[in-house]
Amino acid sequence: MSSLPVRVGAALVATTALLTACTSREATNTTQSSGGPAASAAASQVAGPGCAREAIGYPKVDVKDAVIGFSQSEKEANPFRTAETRSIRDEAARLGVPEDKLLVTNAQSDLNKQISDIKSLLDRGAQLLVVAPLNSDGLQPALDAAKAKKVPVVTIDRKVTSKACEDYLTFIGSDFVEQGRRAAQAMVAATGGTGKVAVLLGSSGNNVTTDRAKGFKDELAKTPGLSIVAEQTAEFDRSKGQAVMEQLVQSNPDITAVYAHNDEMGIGAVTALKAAGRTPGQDVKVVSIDGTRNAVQLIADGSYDAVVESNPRFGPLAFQTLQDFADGKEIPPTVIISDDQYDRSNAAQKLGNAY
Ligand code: GZL
Repeated sequence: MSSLPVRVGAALVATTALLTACTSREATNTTQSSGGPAASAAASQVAGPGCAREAIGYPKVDVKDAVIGFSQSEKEANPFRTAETRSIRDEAARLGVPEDKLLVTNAQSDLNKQISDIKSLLDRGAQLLVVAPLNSDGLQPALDAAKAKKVPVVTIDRKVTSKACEDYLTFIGSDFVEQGRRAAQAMVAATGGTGKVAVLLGSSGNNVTTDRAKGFKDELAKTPGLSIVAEQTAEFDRSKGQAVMEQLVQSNPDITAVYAHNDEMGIGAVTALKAAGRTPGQDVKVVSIDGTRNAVQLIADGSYDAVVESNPRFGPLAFQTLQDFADGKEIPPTVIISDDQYDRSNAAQKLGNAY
């Protein structure tokens, strides 16, 4: 795809249309199946060169008539992934896409498998692609294969370093730096501004880990009473989060707070803290990001402190974007979605929105 000179007006019209279509609850209509609101685009769109189908010579393919491929990145033991795939399937069904025309693959956290997954989706006739990238780099061979067949690719969730409109259509996802900042603000509120923090980092090689780390550190620096005394990756995995926390709490017995880049690692950390005789939610404050039902339940139970949502329900926005592209609208390079937040004040009554 070649980048296009942008007509800001048209781009803004396209953005507004996208926003309107996806911010009203009934337009997304995923509340029945997945329990919570679909991802809705935030008001502040990242403008930039819009991408229009006719100008780049892509064929018009309506979502409801298309063979659609979805490439999932990580195994679905993580509720974030389960909810993300569920949202794609639910929205395809709502739009009347027959089950045999929605092709879904899972790379099981293996980059080479994700590349071959995407190529196999193309070989199986996919005319539209939605991709949840595992890493920020490395997918170019798959993106090139889609470009060669003039198949548009909407990336969701994690951002790739390839070029919007040239290598893929657009990125739809959260502001992960903002999520880190909000997690730090929640940590300050939960701890009263003093304490020693252990950080469980996500997997390396993707912007989510980098940005959540940056946002948290930048915001925490405003509260000198809180210091990070240990940080280690547990790769977004619950059992690894437990194992790493077991080791950290031995080597740093004075830990009074844990920031986990996702709920799964935070939940693992709670298990380890309890086994070490600590009382998470009381003598150790726990904050993480995602919005899974298990973590929000722990907040309601009093053994967790706060969760910043990372909404995985991309189905409506992803398919609306592909249909807008088919209809000739200019698609912005980035669509930032809005994320909710849970703490002791709202966890019990908002549990239904968690996934
Ligand atoms: C965020 C997503 C992250 C989740 C984790 O958009 O990429 O990956 O926060 C998942 O739960 O592993």
